[in-house]
Amino acid sequence: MNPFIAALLCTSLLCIANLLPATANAAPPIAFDIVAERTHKPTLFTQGLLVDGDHFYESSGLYGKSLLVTYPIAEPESTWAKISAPFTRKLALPAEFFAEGLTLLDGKLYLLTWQEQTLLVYNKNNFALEQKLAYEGEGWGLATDGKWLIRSDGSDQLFFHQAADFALMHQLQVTDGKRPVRQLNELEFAQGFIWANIWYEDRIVKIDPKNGKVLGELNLKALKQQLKLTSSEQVLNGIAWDEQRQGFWVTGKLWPKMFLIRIAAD
Ligand SMILES: [Ca+2]
Repeated sequence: MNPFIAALLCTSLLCIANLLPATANAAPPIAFDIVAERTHKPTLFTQGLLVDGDHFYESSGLYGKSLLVTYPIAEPESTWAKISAPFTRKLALPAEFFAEGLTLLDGKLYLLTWQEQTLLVYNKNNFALEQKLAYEGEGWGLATDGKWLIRSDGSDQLFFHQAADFALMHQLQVTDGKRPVRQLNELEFAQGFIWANIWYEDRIVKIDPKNGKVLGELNLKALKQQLKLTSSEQVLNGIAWDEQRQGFWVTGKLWPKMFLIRIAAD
């Protein structure tokens, strides 16, 4: 490359780089406290996590290993009993399905699959398969605001489906300042907002469901660091609102622990 053009390009790039901080990470950090922790079975490749009453419901991914499980939030006292505590209910998925996001609406568990374009609908109480519904695109995270089933696909888009047939009704781009926020993964709807794990990052963003704007973010880097994880697959993923405890349970794929975090009062 002509050195003069190269110098010009560098100057332009520096200009762009100098402009970036003004729009990058526009969302302010959200202060929180860790108020409890508990064990998380480190065999679970967490894709979806939710709380219903006194139980967790969790989906675990990978082909040939995908599971839907439920287990009590309260743990036994002894360490051995905690680690070996059985699931209240466990369903192994057929090997062709890679389980992804999970949500609960009107007594039905809705489970996305990664690339199989199939939504699996289960009875919450006995895990009986009630419906299989088709959709287009990938399935990553799933949440509900009580009306819509809200899906992520790893892009910067959120897709709003109606529950009866999973028909796509509208979609929303998620932006932080002017920048699209991509790699949206596990989702939760709580306190009027959509909360999303960003894949391969240690943060959860708070999204305004009306316009897709990121209003703030939870930085969970310190929390992950204390686990001394050894595999790059052990990413933060799993966020569940616990109404009774007024906080979010968070965990990650193959993590040995779950944490209850509570957003600090203003
Ligand atoms: Ca969730």
